[in-house]
Amino acid sequence: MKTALITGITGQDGSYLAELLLEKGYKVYGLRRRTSEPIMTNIQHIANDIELVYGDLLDLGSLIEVVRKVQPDEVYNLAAQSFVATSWEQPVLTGQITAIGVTNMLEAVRLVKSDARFYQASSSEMFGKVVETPQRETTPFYPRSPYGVAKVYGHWITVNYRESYDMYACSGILFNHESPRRGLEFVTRKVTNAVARIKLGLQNELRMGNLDAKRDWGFAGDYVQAMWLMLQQEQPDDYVISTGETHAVRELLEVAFGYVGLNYEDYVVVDPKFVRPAEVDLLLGDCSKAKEKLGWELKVSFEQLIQMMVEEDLKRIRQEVATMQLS
Ligand code: G4F
Repeated sequence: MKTALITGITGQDGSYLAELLLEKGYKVYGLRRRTSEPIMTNIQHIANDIELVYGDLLDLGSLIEVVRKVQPDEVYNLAAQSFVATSWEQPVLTGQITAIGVTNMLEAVRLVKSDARFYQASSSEMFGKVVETPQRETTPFYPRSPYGVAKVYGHWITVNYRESYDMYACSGILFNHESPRRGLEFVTRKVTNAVARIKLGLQNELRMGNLDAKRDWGFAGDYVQAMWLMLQQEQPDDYVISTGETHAVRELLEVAFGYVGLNYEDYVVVDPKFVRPAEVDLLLGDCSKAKEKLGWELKVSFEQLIQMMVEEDLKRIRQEVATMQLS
């Protein structure tokens, strides 16, 4: 039986990846920070099948102990301060977790179990003010946020450990990937949650930032398959994972509101509060290397993804309303 350690297991990607690895027969450990209010929503349904171990990406000693205890065959480093807008408010913390945290995790693996295979969650945010379209593995980085800058560091330190120590270390340059488990602060979930609330008469306005930004949005469940595939190859390498389609935030609004028979223009208000100091205007990935070398395939389209998210938000909010009415 293979053993995997996932950092960021309570997040969207961590939960889908844990499900996938359990299906494949892995023993799954999740790194967890000690907090007074643990957020377990995404992994509640598999809580009995996985084991949580305490540690912190900022504390190398704790990571060394975790790796010593778990003896992982594969380490998936998904933990980060991942909300781009927050990275301007907390640039130092973002750098500590999203950049230096990667070195801490790599060091723990190098010192204790250097034959473990390592996956780093790199990001299309690294392309930032893009220098070519579509973006591929060879496209130079031009990050536009403290988060993007931190991810560039995490990416290169992973490459550096691979080249310096001959470790099996890969970076997945994942474009935006979403699901019903996405945090409410990210634009897709903010929109689908608002659409459901508006449809059910609980809200009558949605305040948004830049509607012209374009993103390449895929389904997180498809993307964790790519993470796993990257660690099953003969040689470690870096891969872009994307859909090859780009859509403006405005189109996201059209699809989500349209799905419940509403016109977004009747509800959406642009609020400068949500406009970022520097924007990534256009992301569009070329994932032909992943398709060819990993045999990775996309299953869920943009429209299917948004519809799935609206459906799930409608279901959840209806249940919440019914529970409140009963109590
Ligand atoms: O959903 P977002 O907050 O995602 P963003 O900034 O693209 O980052 C996400 O994808 C990255 C991969 O490229 C990850 F690395 C990162 O961790 C994260 O998962 O915003 C998407 C776009 C932006 O252009 C933003 O300005 O939507 C625009 N937007 C417009 N109004 C808004 C809003 N974003 C948010 N969150 N809230 C708004 O009201």
